[in-house]
Amino acid sequence: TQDANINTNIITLTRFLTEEQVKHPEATGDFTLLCHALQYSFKSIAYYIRRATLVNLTGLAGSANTTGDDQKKLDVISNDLFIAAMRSSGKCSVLVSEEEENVIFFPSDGAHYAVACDPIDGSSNLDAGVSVGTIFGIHKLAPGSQGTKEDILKPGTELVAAGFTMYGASAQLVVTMKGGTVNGFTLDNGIGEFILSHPDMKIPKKRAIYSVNEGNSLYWEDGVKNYFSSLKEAQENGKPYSARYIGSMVADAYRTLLYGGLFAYPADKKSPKGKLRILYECAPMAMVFENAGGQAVDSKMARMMEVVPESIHDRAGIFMGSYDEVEKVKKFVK
Ligand code: P6P
Repeated sequence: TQDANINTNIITLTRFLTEEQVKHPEATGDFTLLCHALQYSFKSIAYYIRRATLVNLTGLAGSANTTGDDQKKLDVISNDLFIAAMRSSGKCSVLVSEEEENVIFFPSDGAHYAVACDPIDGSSNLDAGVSVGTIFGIHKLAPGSQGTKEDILKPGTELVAAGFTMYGASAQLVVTMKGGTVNGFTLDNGIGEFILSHPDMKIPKKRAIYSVNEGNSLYWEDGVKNYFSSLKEAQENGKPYSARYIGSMVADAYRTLLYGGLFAYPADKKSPKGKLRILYECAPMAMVFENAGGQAVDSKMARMMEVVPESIHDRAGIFMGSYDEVEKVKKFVK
């Protein structure tokens, strides 16, 4: 007899995507094929990251990307791999990457999607073996569009799907579709399949954990200073909040999603527009957190999903996490 404790209902990402497609009779299969190209990218990047130290893929690649960050070899390899996967899928018409100064257009008819991605977010932590990740957002082209920059310069509310893959002990993919649930998949390295391990993820409504780079507190606005100071006082239970900060957005986001709490990268006097990018960090994460029952707002407490990027590498301040924890921020930051 089947042991009730053993879950034999193994759902691979491939099966999940097919079941999603079947739910929409009007679906052409294009989105599914685009997602297969995405999962191929994640599996390949996971492979390179697992072997990075062994084959000396860590360390600087001797080049810098558009925003001046020193590029590491894995940044370059992952970016090239991601671009190749999107191009060869034939379903991506417009691509924005953190590593590319300009929009990449693939002149392929029948391609109805625009993709924004950060191939290796948090790469400055790579040499230290800290989890890094790929963050992505998918927009649908306007009807009849052959693919323009305007097709990607849209607020998170228009995202068709978004998510991230964290490359840690195993690769964890977290993905959500417009108005849908949040589902977590774990890469089985042995067979190269993402397996549904965290169906319908919901972030705890509150949790006394805050995640921010306190090293920037000198530059914070007063409201932000007062908010974080309030967390260090004894709360109703007599204890202050715990601080957890990894410095890799996908790792801090994944922990916050699972445990609850508040992640923030506030805009400040040093970075008046904030540090994190709207298209491929803030908006995709905001969609995941909202669909998991949490919230995400910018430094003016506006809903992050409604922030319209002015340029493809535009930045924003962000506070995201448990619903009640973001409500607390609003009491201090106007
Ligand atoms: P800081 C990594 O460089 C990154 O883009 C995010 O992954 C991370 O949340 C943030 O910047 C860390 O920035 O200034 O705290 O090192």
